[in-house]
Order: sequence, then C-alpha cells, then structure tokens
Amino acid sequence: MTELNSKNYFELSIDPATQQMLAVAEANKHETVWDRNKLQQPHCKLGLAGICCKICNMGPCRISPKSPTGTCGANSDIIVARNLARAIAAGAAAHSDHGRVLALILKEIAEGKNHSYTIRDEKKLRAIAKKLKLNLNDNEEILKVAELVSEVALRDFSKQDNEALSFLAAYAAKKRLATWKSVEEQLFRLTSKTMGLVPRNIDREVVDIMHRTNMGVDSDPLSLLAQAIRVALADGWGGSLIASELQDVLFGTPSINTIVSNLGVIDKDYVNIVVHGHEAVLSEKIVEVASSKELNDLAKSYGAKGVNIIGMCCTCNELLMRKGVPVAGNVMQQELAIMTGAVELIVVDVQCIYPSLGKLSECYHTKFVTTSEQAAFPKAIHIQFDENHADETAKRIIRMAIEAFPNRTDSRINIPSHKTEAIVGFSVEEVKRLLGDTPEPLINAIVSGKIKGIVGMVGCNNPKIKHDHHHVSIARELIKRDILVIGTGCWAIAAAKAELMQLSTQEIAGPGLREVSQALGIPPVLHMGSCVDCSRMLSLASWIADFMNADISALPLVGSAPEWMSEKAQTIGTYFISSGIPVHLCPDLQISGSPTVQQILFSDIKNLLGGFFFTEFDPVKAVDQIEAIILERRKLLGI
Ligand code: MSK
Repeated sequence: MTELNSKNYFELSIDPATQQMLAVAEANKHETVWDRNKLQQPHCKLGLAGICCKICNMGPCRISPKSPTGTCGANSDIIVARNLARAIAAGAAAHSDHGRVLALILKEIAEGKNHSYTIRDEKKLRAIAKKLKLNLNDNEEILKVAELVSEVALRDFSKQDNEALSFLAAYAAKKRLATWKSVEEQLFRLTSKTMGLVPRNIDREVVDIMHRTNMGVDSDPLSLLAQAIRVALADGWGGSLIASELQDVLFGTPSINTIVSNLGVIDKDYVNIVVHGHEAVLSEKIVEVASSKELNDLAKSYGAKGVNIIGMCCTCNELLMRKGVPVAGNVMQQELAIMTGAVELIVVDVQCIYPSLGKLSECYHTKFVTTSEQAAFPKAIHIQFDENHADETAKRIIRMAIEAFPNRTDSRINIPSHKTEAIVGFSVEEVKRLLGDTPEPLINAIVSGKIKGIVGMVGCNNPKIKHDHHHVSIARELIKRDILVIGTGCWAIAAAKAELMQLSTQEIAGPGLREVSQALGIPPVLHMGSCVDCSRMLSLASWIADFMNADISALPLVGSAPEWMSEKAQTIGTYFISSGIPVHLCPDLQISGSPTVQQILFSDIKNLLGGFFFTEFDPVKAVDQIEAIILERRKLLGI
C-alpha cells in the first residue's frame, strides 16, 4: 500500500468520521480507495479525453496528431461518442435490471408463487394502474391489479413494437413527450420508425447501443448520441421509474422519518451487519427478520446485546427511506466500516461494491457475503439469494454474523463517535401530501420568488474530489440563495452526515426558502432516496409541468452531480438533460477528445431538448452558473 501522509486526512474528506478512519487505515497499513487512486496518478490522458478505442482487436487505437483516426478510420468524434454511448447503456442496464427484479416479484406474488413478500401499499398499486390507464374497477381484487401492472412493466422490457414505453407514456409530462417525438430529423439522424427519441423497449435500447457501437456499425456521432439519449430515457422514465414505483408497492411508500447517519451508527455492543449495494429486496427481509426474538436471543447467547442492521450507499437509502435504518456512510466509506473492527458481516447485492472488500475483510473477523449471481467477488462467501425463500436466506446470513461476534479483537475496535440525525422520506406522495395534493403552493412560492428554483442533486463520491466537499458546499450555497435542494444517492448521505437534513438548517437558508420550509416543517434539503429514485424527481417535475401546462424545460430546475463516478450517473445526467433539465457535472465527462460531441451535449442540445451539460470544479462558481440558469428560466416565464 501507499503511505498516506497523515497530515492529508483533512484534504481527503470533510467528514470527521472518515478522517479518523483514514488514520486507522494508515496505522494498520490498510489500502483504501484513496491510496489506489493515488497510484493511478496521473490518469491516462487518452482515457480522460475518451479517445482510446478498444472495440476491435486491430487496436487498441488512440487518437493523436500523428494518428487522427483509428486503424478502421474512426475519428475522435466516433470513438468518443461510442465510448460515451456504451457507458450510458451500462448505467441504464444496471438501473433497469433493478426494475425488472421488482416486476418479476410482483408478478410472482400475483400468481401466488411468492410468499416471501406481500403488497404493502395497495393504494399506490391502484394509483399506478390508474396512471397506466388499465381498465380496472376501483374495487378490483388487488392480486389482479398486481398481475396487470407487472405485465405492463415486463412488457416494457420485451415488447417489439415501436410505441413508447408504457411507463414513460404514463408518467412523462405531456409536452415533454411531444418534444421527444418531434425531434426526429431536426438534429439527430433518426429513421421514421423510431418515434424520435422515445424509447420503445428498455432491453432493446441497451442491445441497440451494443450493436451500433460494435466495430463497423454506427459511425455518426449524432446518431450515436441520439440512441444514447434514448437508452437514458428508457432508464429514467422506464427501468428506474419501475424500480422506484414497485418498491413502494412491495415495501411501502416512504414518508417522513428521522434516521441517524455516519460510522458512529456501528454499535460496539451489538452484532453489526452492513447491507450494501442497490437492490434492497434481500436487505428488506434482513431488516424484518433481524428484529425477531429468536435471532436477538441467539445474539445475546453469543455475548452481544442484539442485532444492529446498518447500511451503506443505495441499499441503505432504500431502507432508511422506508424503515429508518441507520446509514453508516456513502460509497467511499465502505472499506472504512470494515476497519472499525466491529462489523461482523457485510452483505452485498449489486453495484458500487469495491472488489477490495474481500481481501480487507480477511484482515478482520468480518464475513463478506455476496448474494447475487450477477455479482461475484474475490474472497467472498456466496449465499445465493432466492426471492422465494427470502426469510431463510436472511436468517442464514444473520446467524453467520452472530457466530462471528466472538471472533472480534477488542483492541482493534475503532468506531468513530460521529453520527448525525437527518429527516428523510420525501417520496413524491409525501411531497404531495405536504402541499395538500396540489403543486399550487410550490408554484406560488416559485412565482413569488421565495423559492427561486429547485436543484436535484445526485451521484457518488470520487477520490478525485475531496470526499463530500462539493456535495455539501453546493447544497449549502444553493439554499442560502433561496434554491430548494432535493436529491438522492451518495449525495443524500453526504447531506445527512453534514446536518443539512435537519430543521436547524432552515436558519442558513435564504429568507424565502426559510419561510417556506418553516411553514411546511421540513428542512430545505430533501432526501428523495436512492439512485433509481432520481425517477421521483422526474415524476415531481412532470406533476408541476402538467399542472402549469408547460414543458419541463420551462421550469427553473437544474441538476448537479458534483462528485460523480459511476456510469449510472452519466445515464442519470443524460436523462435529466434530455428531459429538459440542465445538469452541472464535476468531474467532467470523458469526452474532451471530441469538440463535436462536446458542442452537442454542452450547447446544441439546449435548443432541441432544453437541457445541457456544463462543468465547473469550483462549488461557488458552479452555484453561480446554476443560479444564472434558474434566473434565465424565471425571466422566460415572466416571473
Ligand atoms: S450508490 S451510483 S456511488 S450515488 Fe447509488 Fe452512490 Fe453513485 Fe453508487
């Protein structure tokens, strides 16, 4: 491992718990994501510019003044567009598989084949059916509703016609849908069969990207970017939206509750189990069975006070929204949790899991358990999750953790004391309830200028940026300027840890936003859930736009992903801009090798779809730009 300079902890993270654990990592000579990133310096310039092509075996080819094309003749525009399109498709695939799992479980429940899960929110299921315009009576038997809704969801993954995804057609703002249909021939070179940019089938759009980016297929950056937009829309208004909606049906629609965040939630006296990843289907069950007397008695017989379920990243964002499960941290804290020496077991599903966890766990008594056939890891114990026997799988994992408890080495326990409370649970339904089921009060607050606009913050942590720094600085600066902040993912965990999701945060908000948040009794910074729950922000935007009979692109809305790293974040950013919402990014996309692709995504696309990307490293300057966009949109609205 590389030796971190101990004086640097403050430069690596703003989070005191993280700083403390980095010292522990250094003392124990444990490698972290920060160390490995340091070893990668300087990052490959060609990779950063997106001009390395590994699509066929004539290469790898790289673009330089000496070789302006790859061996096949592809220039930098083609290579950059292909690489970006593949990344966006990968992000869409990850989110959409998440949605598929939920649709399959709902179908199995409807068919009486799955007894591990039930329909927790019948009202929401009926509301979805109504939105999808299914021909059902209000008192239709709930399993029938489940059957039909799951069929529609699964058909969005399999249908072969050229019609819009059913979920997108039902949820997207009317004017936005019309915009996507009408862009055909305007800028992107699309065939008449494709309904403009409207996605037809979630899986098909991903396969389409893999096909057209294969060697010697689509070699037009415009056409490649059009399909990248289509696959991103298939994610935001398809796969992710299905995931969010059906999770609410199966696990309950989130409502306001208070949680505790940061590594201090690891309790020395308890058997600590960290759930990590994204698909909370198994973790929901783990939380449920962990409260059983049987397992808590077992934990006591091993010398612990009980079982403590805590989480990381988006699996926990799902659980904290619905069940108030404490969150130990965001993505760059996953290794640090193990280094506390008090985690008996870390159980993962899919996405954002560092392959380093197995090796690190071996340095402690910690069991590292994988559960998805899609996500095997070195040095892990694999317990395949079976949705039809979820209780048994959850109990087996908890028992394994309890049995590991006596293997702790007390002298190696280092748990930071830092933990902060956060108010969470802002589903669309909860926001609607707060507003009295009409967006009018929110629109009035925007028109009066009490709220200048709304920023949706998303994304990860990235060791290229001081951990949590941009997330927190930007959110603080925005609320000071009377801009409401909503968000998801690891940003939301950063905001929770930094005490931004408390009522006391009203005090640092601008006077208008303070007044509104005080009247509603909420913080000015709202936790809307996990990565797939970025779809909640889209639903909210549609609700406001349709009420105003406007397009989303007319509203004073901006997105920001100030510490992003995942392909999924690129997909989210792309469906935001394609939905009419400009997006601030930091770090930059890896596209600088193609001025053409940059020109399209940073500028030309604005006239066509309303949204566009912009990058800015400095948080205050980023907020200046965000505010300028909001003010420009307000001016166009005449407010
Ligand atoms: S977990 S995708 S690091 S937000 Fe959703 Fe966090 Fe980004 Fe993963």
